[in-house]
Amino acid sequence: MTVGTVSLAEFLEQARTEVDDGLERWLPRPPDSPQIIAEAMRYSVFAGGKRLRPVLTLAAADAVARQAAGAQAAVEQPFRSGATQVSHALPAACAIELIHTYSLIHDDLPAMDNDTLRRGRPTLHVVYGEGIAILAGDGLHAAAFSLIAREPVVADPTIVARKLRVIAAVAEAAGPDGMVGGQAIDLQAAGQAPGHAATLDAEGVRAMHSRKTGALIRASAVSGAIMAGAADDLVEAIDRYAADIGLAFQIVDDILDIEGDPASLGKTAGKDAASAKPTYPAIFGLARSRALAAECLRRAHSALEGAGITNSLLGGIADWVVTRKS
Ligand code: GRG
Repeated sequence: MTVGTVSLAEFLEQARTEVDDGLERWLPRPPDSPQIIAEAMRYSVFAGGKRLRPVLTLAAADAVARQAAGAQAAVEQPFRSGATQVSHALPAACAIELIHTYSLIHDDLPAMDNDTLRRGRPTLHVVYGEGIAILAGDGLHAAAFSLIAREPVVADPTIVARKLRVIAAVAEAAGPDGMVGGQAIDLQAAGQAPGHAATLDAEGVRAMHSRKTGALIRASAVSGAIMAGAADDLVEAIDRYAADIGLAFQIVDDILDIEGDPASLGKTAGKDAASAKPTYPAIFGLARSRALAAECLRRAHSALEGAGITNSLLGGIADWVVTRKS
């Protein structure tokens, strides 16, 4: 697909470059932070993630900018100077990638999922030890909020108010109501919370994933929309779109854990089944899981259409999440 003069592939490439440059620029470094913690954070941040969440943030900002410009593809090249709505969303995009990376570092720890392979490389605690891995996660978490509060450096009260809204949305998504809460339920379901085991039915699995992975994916898109100045009804439509993307992402992740090639997955495959985790394929079977992901995709597209977002990169990103080809 092409939006204005930009194809989805070009957008993904440009967005990832912008995000990597932003992360490079804004990650804590010596002498402000000790060498070891700066190095450990970078090891995981630059380990080759897909950058799905920051890409969503930037694509949502771009969609809002295009709509505000009267759907005339006035923002032909989202990352050229002048597309301020998109550049204002970049710090939030990078901050969310820092939070995502922290969650993966902590998830891989022996006390949680106990994994030794992530993004095709040894996990952080394998290389630096558990203590430094915990601290690197903590450091990324704090650095993320410091980044949104600080950047973009503008005195305009409208932008400052948007930053505050984004901080609230991201904190809610990352915290006990969102990702941390979902991970806690996951630990209970996996029998890793002594005396507090829980058995999840289909609705319980959906609710766990909506917190654990869905909330941050929603916050990613919502943050881009807010930073680009979207009206509340547009933010809500983008939120509905992202909720379905998040669910589809999780269902596909569960399917890939069974069918995926370990080399391209970059993580240990077959772990869900080995640890008897409640997953979509375990509950619904593979065929129904694929159908459920397709339903999510349809709903995501119709949320966009309902909001009049007909020519945006968000539609292509939805398809990408389900097909996971790049
Ligand atoms: C430790 C508080 C805390 C939370 C951890 C997100 C999470 C909660 C755990 C990750 C477990 C997991 C593998 C979930 C499946 C979906 C998922 C988040 C996959 C990894 O995200 P990708 O595919 O990873 O976007 P990359 O490496 O591309 O960034």
